[in-house]
Amino acid sequence: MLRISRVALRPAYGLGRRAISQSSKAIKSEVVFPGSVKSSFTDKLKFNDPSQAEPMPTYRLFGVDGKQLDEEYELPFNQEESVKMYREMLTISIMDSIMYDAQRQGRFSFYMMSAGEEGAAIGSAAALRPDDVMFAQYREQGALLHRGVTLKEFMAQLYANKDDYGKGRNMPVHYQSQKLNIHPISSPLATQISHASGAAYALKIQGGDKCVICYFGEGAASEGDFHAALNIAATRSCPVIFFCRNNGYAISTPSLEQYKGDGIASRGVGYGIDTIRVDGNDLAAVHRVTEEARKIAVRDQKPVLVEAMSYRVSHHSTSDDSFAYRSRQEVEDWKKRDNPISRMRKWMEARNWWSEEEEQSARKEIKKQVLSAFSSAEKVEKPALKYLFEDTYDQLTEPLKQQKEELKRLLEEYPDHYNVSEYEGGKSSLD
Ligand SMILES: Cc1ncc(C[n+]2csc(CCOP(=O)(O)OP(=O)(O)O)c2C)c(N)n1
Ligand SMILES: [Mg+2]
Repeated sequence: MLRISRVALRPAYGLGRRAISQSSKAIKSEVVFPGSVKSSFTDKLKFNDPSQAEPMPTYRLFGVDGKQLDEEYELPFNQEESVKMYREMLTISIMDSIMYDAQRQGRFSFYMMSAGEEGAAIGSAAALRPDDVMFAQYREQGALLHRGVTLKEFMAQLYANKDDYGKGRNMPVHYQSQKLNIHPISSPLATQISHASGAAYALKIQGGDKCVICYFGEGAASEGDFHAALNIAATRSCPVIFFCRNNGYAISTPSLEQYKGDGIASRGVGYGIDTIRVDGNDLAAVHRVTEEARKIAVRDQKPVLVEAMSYRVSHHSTSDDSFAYRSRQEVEDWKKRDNPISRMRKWMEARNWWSEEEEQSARKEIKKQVLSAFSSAEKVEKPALKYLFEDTYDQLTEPLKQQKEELKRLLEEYPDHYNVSEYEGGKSSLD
């Protein structure tokens, strides 16, 4: 068989259309299809069978028993930094359990827990710089906490009080922080992924050394937006870290019913994106992987995909009872077997960086802080009623003006049906 190196025939990838058409002036003995990247010709008819391909391995630094696997490797963080991240995991886990119970008591409308995924969120956020731009899905409160969102800010959003940056217009858990470069969370799945590619393209045009991180679940990766976002980021070479949390479920749909291929990681490779799979229960491994991903994104100005494997220990949300579609035993087994908090605690204790006494006093102190933030937020007034109508248009449109007048009329006509005193400025904010 005649073997012709396509490298010799084709101009270097990236030279563009002009270079290709120039080379076509000279008649070559072999064709190079414009859409083929590196394919050579073969006379063997063979379909690629993905089930025969080697699955992408899952990188980890620490085993379930807390033992460091590569003993040569030196952790990039000291005792103080480790304790800080560990305490952040405890804070999220305690906040989640208190807010879950508070929602069940009817004190606010909705909550989402992140039990089992604290390590992936905090380990990744800790590897970034404060001015890297963050897009989250809704289960990454750990990343937000690490970036600097305070308990007061979490609570203001959950209670939709007047301190909420979204002015009480969104459902709980839709956090945002302009000052911390965190875009508002939005419920329609995967919309943040294409926004993230766009933001990364803007950063690229501006120049500089920032990147974007975009969190999403493996279920969100079934949306068309995921594919469009990865493809545009790859073809436009945008500095974005796509961080997929593969927690085994999209509400009641198990991951293995969402795809037939090698998880979400294989799709990154398909789009020509540098990709790695990591053990999401291993905070140190997630940190290392994200640090490397950041280097690639910023230095080479291109996207990276990280698939962090974990298990969603909690129900999907306060509107879900997951025991309708998975056994209690499955969840109990996961809780006992491994989770990011117990794994990190083991390796910290092995270094004498943490003890049972410190654990007890940290948990007590954090619980007090969360309860205090939560009861203060409950007492703060709600945002002014006028915000119902503002901020979509620069000036109120005629229909909006009419709706505002109508609301005022209803409040005056039925004062017993509406407790306007809990809103900043009461009825008068509509004047
Ligand atoms: C476009 C769209 N379709 C469906 C939903 C309903 N929905 C909310 S969360 C969710 C599951 C998402 O799963 P995954 O992305 O894996 O994230 P996880 O909840 O596991 O963290 C679904 C289907 C939605 N919010 N938006
Ligand atoms: Mg999921």
